[in-house]
Amino acid sequence: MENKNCSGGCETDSDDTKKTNNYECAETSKQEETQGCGCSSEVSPEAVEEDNECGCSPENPEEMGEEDDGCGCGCGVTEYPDQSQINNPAQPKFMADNDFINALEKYAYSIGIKGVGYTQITPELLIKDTFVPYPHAIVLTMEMGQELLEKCPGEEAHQLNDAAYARLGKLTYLVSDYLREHGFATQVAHPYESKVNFTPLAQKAGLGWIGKSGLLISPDIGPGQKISAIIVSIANLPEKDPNTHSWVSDYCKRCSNCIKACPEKAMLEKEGCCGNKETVFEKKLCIGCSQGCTYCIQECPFHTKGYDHIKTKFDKMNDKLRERNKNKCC
Ligand code: B12
Ligand code: SF4
Ligand code: SF4
Repeated sequence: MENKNCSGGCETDSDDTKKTNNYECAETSKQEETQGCGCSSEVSPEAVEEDNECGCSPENPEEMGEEDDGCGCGCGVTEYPDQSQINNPAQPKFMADNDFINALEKYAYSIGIKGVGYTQITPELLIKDTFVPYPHAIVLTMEMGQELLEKCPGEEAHQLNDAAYARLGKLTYLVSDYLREHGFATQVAHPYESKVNFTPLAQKAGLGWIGKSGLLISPDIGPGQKISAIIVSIANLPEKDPNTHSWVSDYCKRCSNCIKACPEKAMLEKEGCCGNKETVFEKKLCIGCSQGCTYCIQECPFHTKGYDHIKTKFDKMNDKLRERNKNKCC
């Protein structure tokens, strides 16, 4: 697989830009033709198409739970070696009060965790036929890191990507030990593991929404994050409404930066039924793990501009459209 040729210096276009992309790779340049600088284009009211959801694009169930055929980074294992320093309590507690939850979150944030969410693990969220001792999950997220998100695919990016997995794994075990120390039983779902389907689990926990790229997009980290979970004995976890971020799907319908940015054409947009566009993901073509590719993240407006900026623009755009349509009718 060829590596992209990084040179550097491509800046995003507005003053209120949240981040600057200090890279310019061959594929990015291709986009410049259509999107000005090519770093990240935002959608305009003109680009808005009719939303025609018919819900008729089921995934191939045969492919669900398919064995990982080796993506080159070691992810996808069902069990990862246990790094716990503290044993599970013999008689675990099942209820946690608010003070404990606040202290737990404070501890998690202090060691480098970015997001903490809570949800229940339902059978469709289990990747393989694995046993989980409790249905309650604490979901943790951590930033992938700017250095990785500025790298072109290759050995260096691969190493940085692996290091991010290892780091979140370590942090997850620290949080798990904290829970055990306080009388709760835990089982870690390491970020490398294919035990629980982290992306939909994190969405269910209210930590963000799954974008067209297939990745979780969160308010404070965008799509550039790693996810892990702790299966825990706490039965009264403070779950949040997962729908707060569902508008992201509407935004994605009008943007395809991630698809255009993919150097391997692993993501393709095809005509689906009823005139809908359907995104197809060819896992085997993806070099995300084998070469630490992150182009689908680097080019996402939620990464380049930030969630709040996109939300404000999106709301304004919808207001404008509503106004236009109102005027058309009268
Ligand atoms: C295996 C795996 C891969 C493999 C898949 C190989 C294979 N032969 O199966 C490949 C190499 C494709 C891969 C690539 C990447 N991965 Co990956 N991957 C996983 C892993 C370990 C398991 C996913 C899985 O098998 N789910 C279960 C099966 C049943 O689900 P699935 O239907 O196959 O669906 C998954 C994907 O295929 C994808 N998907 C499914 N349908 C579609 C449709 C479209 C259009 C797209 C774009 C994606 C997509 O989304 C699902 C994610 O769970 C998870 C960790 C976990 N435990 O969840 C990380 C995980 C999903 N990967 C992650 C990341 C970050 C990446 C990469 C960016 C690489 C990188 N640099 O780290 C790319 C992104 C590719 C993309 N656009 O989705 C993160 C996602 C974080 C987030 N923000 O959401 C996870 C959660 C790892 C983690 N612990 O943080 N990954
Ligand atoms: S889908 Fe895979 S190959 Fe394509 S941009 Fe994303 S990580 Fe890279
Ligand atoms: S690049 Fe655009 S379409 Fe892809 S996930 Fe981000 S916002 Fe959605």
